[in-house]
Amino acid sequence: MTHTLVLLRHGESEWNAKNLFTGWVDVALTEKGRAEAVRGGELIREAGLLPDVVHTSLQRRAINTACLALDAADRHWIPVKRSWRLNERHYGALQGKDKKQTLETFGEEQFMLWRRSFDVPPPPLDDDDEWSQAGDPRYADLGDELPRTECLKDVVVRFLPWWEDEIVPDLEAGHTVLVAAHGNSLRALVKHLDQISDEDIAGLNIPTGMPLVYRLDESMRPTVPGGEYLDPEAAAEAAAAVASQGR
Ligand code: DG2
Repeated sequence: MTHTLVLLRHGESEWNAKNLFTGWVDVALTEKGRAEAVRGGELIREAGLLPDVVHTSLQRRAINTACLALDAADRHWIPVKRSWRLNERHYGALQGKDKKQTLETFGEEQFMLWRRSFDVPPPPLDDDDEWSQAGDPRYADLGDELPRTECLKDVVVRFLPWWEDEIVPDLEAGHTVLVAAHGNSLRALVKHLDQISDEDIAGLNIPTGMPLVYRLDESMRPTVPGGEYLDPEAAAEAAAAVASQGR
């Protein structure tokens, strides 16, 4: 028996559209992003996938994408589990910065180290910065664990307990699980699922609003490496656009 896991990066956000590093800043979806979320839900419905439970971050672009997609799939009523562990990677002092300007100021190598290396975080964000999450009540329980910056390695470390303790038990119970999250929190999960090396994960980009389906065996290993996008051509084109952001 295989388990079914559907991954969905939120639709285009206002800061994706403006080409700004977003991270933990809680920006809204654009009109296009809302349409992407609805289309994602339609694809899920047309594929006959019926999510039984949805896991999302604490950020409105993922929360609202999950609502719109599930509404389109007629599964708006299923239980929802939210955690900061599914949040986007905290982008540190890059939050609020323009990707193109950052590339021009710091050069290709540094830009790519910050954006796609496994273990080089951007400089930390000051607590008094306008884009800081220090003092945000939704993260009050984190105390000293509240990140001021993160690399992908940090995201893997904080995501995996949620995977093991919350998502895997739902899958083992026979539920089809939808995870509505973010470019880098989903890259962290895909790295784990497909056992992608620290070097090769730099080349993986996840497009907005495109459902990616994993069938997992009893050991929670993918039966098809890399999973399957429900609209593979559109996903490949959109992933290439993510890869070239800033250029
Ligand atoms: C984007 C990812 O996160 O950006 O934080 O800017 O998925 O929440 O829109 P998302 C951000 P890149 O790592 O692709 O530059």
